Amino acid sequence: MTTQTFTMDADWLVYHPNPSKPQFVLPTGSVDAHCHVFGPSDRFPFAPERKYTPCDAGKDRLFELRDHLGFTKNVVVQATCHGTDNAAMLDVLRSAPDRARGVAAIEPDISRAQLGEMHEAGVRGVRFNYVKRLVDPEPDAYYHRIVEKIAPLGWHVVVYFEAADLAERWNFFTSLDATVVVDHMGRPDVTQPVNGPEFALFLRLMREHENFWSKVTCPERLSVSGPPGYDDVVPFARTVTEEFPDRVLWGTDWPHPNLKGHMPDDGKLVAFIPRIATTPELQQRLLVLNPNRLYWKED
Ligand code: 0GY
Repeated sequence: MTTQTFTMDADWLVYHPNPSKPQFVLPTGSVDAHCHVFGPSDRFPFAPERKYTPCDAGKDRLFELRDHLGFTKNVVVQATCHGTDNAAMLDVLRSAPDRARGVAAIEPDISRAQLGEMHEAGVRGVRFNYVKRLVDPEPDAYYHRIVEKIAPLGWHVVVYFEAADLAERWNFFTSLDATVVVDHMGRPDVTQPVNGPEFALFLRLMREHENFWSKVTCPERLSVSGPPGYDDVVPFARTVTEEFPDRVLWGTDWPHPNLKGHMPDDGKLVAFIPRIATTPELQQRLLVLNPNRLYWKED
């Protein structure tokens, strides 16, 4: 790694230096639909308002990982350490035309011209983040203004929240007249039963609102039992994948911000996929058809 312009947090865990080759061979055309870049910070400084300072993790490493794991394309989600300055993410998209799409973090007063440039580069969605250790959430009116702004472009909304906050956000989320993608299944507490009341609320959201999708991602983040199998996450991710096969996405979450216990081997994370999408048909939808429908629909 090159010298960093910013000093990463003392307890920061750096991404795995040499992930294994996955035992599971990804279907042709698979998309890593949730990953990030951090900097490199000499070129793309981190935002002053950030709540964590990561290691540098730039596009070259991301593209190497894509090829090593066997993915064809990436969806790069703006990380909160870059605030609403989307330059690093846009640079990835412009460096891999047709093979990368993006999800931006924007402010309501962004100009139509700026939005048009982002669309041209490959942005297809915005992210609203409600996880308080990452951002200070804004009032609903702020996000409604953004939704109005992006409507003409046909973009979708990605929401990231803690399971305990879903009830409070319910009315706002269900008022959105757009496709809404929930990060990491709404972060269930996997020590609770999969058929218990907390996860039931999330399943109800998906059942009653067909505009909602879910990323069945982040076993390494949600698991309490931990690696190598992340066994406690399997029932949650498998339930969602089997009940909503046309509205699920999968991604690595590389470079895995804010993990504290361990850093996963990305090759082993890919091995998790056939445990939640257990047939070739489900795998094809999760990894190829669904992300292409959402992010490359004009192709
Ligand atoms: C994730 C999760 C996290 C961080 C971010 O944008 C971010 O900073 O998304 C987290 O710390 O839970 O999806 O990558």
